[in-house]
Amino acid sequence: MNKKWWKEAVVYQVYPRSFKDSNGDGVGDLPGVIEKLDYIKSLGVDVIWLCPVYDSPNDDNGYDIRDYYDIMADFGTMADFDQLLEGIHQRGMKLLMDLVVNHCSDEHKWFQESRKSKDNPYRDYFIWKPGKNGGPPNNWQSFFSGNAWEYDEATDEYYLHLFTKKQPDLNWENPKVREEVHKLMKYWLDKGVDGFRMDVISVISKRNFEDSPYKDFNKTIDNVYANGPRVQEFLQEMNREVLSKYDVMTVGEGPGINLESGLQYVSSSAEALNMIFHFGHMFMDHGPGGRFDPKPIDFLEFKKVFRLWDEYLKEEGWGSVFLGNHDFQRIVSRFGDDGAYWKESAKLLSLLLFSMRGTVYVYQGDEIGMTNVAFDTIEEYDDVEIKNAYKEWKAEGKDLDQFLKNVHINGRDNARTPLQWNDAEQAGFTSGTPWLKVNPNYTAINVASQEGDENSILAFYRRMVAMRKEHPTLVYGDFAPIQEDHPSVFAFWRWDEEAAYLVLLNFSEETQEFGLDDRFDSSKLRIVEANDFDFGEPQSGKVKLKPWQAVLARVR
Ligand code: ISL
Repeated sequence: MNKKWWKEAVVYQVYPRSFKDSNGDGVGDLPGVIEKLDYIKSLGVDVIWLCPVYDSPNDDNGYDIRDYYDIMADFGTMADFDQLLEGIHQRGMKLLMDLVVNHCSDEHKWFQESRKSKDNPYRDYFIWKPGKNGGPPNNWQSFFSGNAWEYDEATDEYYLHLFTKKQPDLNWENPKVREEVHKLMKYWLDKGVDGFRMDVISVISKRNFEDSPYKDFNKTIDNVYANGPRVQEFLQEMNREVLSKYDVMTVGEGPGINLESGLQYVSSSAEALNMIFHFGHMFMDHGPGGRFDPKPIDFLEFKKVFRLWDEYLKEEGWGSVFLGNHDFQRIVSRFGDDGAYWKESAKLLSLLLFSMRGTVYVYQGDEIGMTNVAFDTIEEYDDVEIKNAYKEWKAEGKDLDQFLKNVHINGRDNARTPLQWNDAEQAGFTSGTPWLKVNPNYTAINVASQEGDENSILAFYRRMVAMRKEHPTLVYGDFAPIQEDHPSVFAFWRWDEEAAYLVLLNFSEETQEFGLDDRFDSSKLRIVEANDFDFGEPQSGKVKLKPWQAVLARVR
């Protein structure tokens, strides 16, 4: 196995808007992150992935960039950024920046120019088309509701925006656009950043502009938007021109990246990216109507996704292991039990993350078991995806109470409420009024109350990070499921020449008797980590798992 620092790294994702506010304006900021660097370091992680901090009018919380060479005023200044980067490096950590180049803001000077006239030198930086039969050029839907084309009176044409209308898609067919992207990447790499997480990189190459034949939006993503004909070529060019000149890590994000297309991004022969975020397990509870049409997670399918991706990437690529981020629900509410078994299930999910093959990503707040939130009114929400979908439901006369219920389950703001630092007012996040309300459970769930408590979720995450470093087999070793059709237990083993481990995760609130075949003599298993060490009397051929019990045992 070809060893690399980024394969062994544990990444901690910071959503700066919600992390720590230093000046009382209610918005998290860079000095806030600086203030908490020792906390991040104390987790034992190696890399911080910082969500976008570039100048932005914040239509989509920084994923709409107005100036790639400047810092968002809400977050601070370039001097703050430089200090942050230095602080990260001083502590022996690395910084992964978010690179958002499928689109920029409509307030970016490129777009301001582009919309002026058809012969403007920036016209082809974006995707403009004449309308068809008095309407938009085709039937494409935006990820954030409505048609993906916006009419612009000045030139009587439409521009493409796969996300909000304030996020026009850049035209990657234009070599000048690609040069601009390379240039801005170099600017940040020369400053010393250690890599990029590439936002929706799967959709940069547009296929053609024919109507989508699918009613199911997920199918449109997979077959119409994602993995276009030139995506690999564009990334190879980026690798040649920029990435290969630095020792950096890259992870491409992508709706629509699947078990047929993934390797073109990450195989060693592709010479494109190091890793990808696929969404096999993340879109599982999205019905045909997308996120606000939730359906239950099929546990057997959930397990299968991990196995299939491990198999797919093991020879030629490298995986990234994550269960949540700023776009999805809180992991304990989604995959665990945020009620009676909150603590046990949060630890179980942590054990799952840290015992899979691939680079591990932890989203801020998951290390203390933060949960989903359920606000009573639409006004309390901020996310543009939620707001746009609400307007659409309203215009269509659909049931708005149901909509709010769906938001409680699946809305992105679940993961964006401020980080709960302590039980003081506003959870210690801000001395002002937070931009998004604090989850009311902050008095019970917060960092301060878990510090110093050996039994806490926080302590468990710290142990997991350390454990992973002590047992490299968990990073590089082989993976195979055990009894994959078991309806409640996720069981697998990991091994190489050095060692072998067994992982047993009871995803249910019932005690499970789990039979073990001859490969695993239960009387000889040595427990390395567990959320509950009380494992019952060893019995030959089987183990008894308590509700939500999670065990990592050494086999040899
Ligand atoms: O959450 C989704 C929609 O329901 C996903 O499809 C998500 O939009 C997609 O994974 C892309 O996410 C990334 O790009 C978006 C931005 O809003 C997200 O925050 C970002 O992670 C547009 O830049």
